[in-house]
Amino acid sequence: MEHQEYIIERYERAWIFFGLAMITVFIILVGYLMLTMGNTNPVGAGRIDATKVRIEGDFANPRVEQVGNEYVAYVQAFAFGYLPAEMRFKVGRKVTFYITSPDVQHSFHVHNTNINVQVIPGEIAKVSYTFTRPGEYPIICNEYCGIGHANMINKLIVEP
Ligand SMILES: [Cu+2]
Repeated sequence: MEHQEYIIERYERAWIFFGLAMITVFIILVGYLMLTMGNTNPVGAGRIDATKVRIEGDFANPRVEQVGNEYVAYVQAFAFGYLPAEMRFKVGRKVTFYITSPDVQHSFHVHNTNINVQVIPGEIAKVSYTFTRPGEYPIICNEYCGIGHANMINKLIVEP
């Protein structure tokens, strides 16, 4: 049997180098953005019994609470809407949303912001945000959740 030589073609080598360079650039970029731009990755804020969401605890009473200079919002994403039906915040103050679902998987995306979290029954999603411009912000469900999914919209209001 003859000795076989494996040669990496010049163009192939260039493409491998290009691929590795892109991965390196991407890792550095994402790392930089996370460290410097206050990346607001949603964090799991604990577990909850989905069958009791509507009956007891903070989510049975969906609301916006003012805590000092900040807000805390307890939000239910359900088939097919959001509670509280109306949320109002003053501009420039930090809002921390706690969101959960009493039924199936939903999402909580606030248009024109980077708030975009998955809402999983049995888990509490937490995300913080400071609205810098007053106005109406649509809330949209990005997770297909059944027949009424396309109409699962609400809005929140940021007052000047
Ligand atoms: Cu939904």
